[in-house]
Amino acid sequence: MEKLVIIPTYNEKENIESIIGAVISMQQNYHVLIIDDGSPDGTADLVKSLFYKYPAQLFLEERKGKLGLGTAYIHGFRWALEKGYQFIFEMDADFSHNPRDLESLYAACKSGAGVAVGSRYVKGGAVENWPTNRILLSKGASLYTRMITWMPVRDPTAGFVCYRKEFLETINLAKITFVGYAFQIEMKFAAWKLGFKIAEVPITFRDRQLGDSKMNKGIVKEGILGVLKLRWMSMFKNYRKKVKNSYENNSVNFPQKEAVLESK
Ligand SMILES: Nc1nc2c(ncn2[C@@H]2O[C@H](COP(=O)(O)OP(=O)(O)OP(=O)(O)O)[C@@H](O)[C@H]2O)c(=O)[nH]1
Ligand SMILES: [Mg+2]
Repeated sequence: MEKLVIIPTYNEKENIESIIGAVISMQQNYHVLIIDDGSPDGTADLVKSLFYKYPAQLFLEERKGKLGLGTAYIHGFRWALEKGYQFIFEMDADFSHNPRDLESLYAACKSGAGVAVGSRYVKGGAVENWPTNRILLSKGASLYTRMITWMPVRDPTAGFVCYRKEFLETINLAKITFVGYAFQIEMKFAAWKLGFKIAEVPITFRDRQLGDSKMNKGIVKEGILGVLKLRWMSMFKNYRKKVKNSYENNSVNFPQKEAVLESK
């Protein structure tokens, strides 16, 4: 039980089979956990049809509706801790993240980082064929986050990440409240505040070729307000105390706040 790649999915039927195949065929002992939010396009059924092919490596958790990326990952983290995985990865289903880069994230965590971030904005990192408005939004969000929080991470919204089990055990997952971009920022913020080493590994991020984007205005709004909230909490409230907790709270049975971002 060494390496688990968590892939959240919502309507990814065009990508799901090939992304699972790409990770497992590297033969580096990765297990894959799909967290599907009742995708109307039948993504979960496609995953189930692959169980016979990867009986020991592929797992699926199904939730009833679209509950957001952040809570999908938290569900996956609890699952991973329960099973005893050592290195837990976040990766998108749409091939924006190259599965080959999993190995550099793993190497960074193996050699001491609590969190390894696949970063577009460090030397050697890049973004390919993203429209200008998405690049501006992403770079703007990084700059904004760094200016407000002073967090020393160049790509704070990155969603290609490896966490050491010890970090996920140290934070109280029930207190991670954000769902979209802000979820990614908050996880790194928590790691920084709790004194875990954050390594940034250069990656090339590619725009999705197949399927539709789930990005929406609610996600951007949550990011803008969320960063201010994080800063506020760390200045005037004891953020570290709020977010730090014991392993028991992270068990799969612990009630989880399932925010529905779309309703905002
Ligand atoms: N389980 C679950 N997965 C989600 C949800 N929203 C997005 N995802 C998945 O999270 C990953 C990232 O979402 P994307 O739509 O690619 O978001 P993005 O990368 O910001 O936007 P684009 O690449 O432009 O489409 C993909 O694998 C999605 O299928 C959700 O509410 N629940
Ligand atoms: Mg994407």
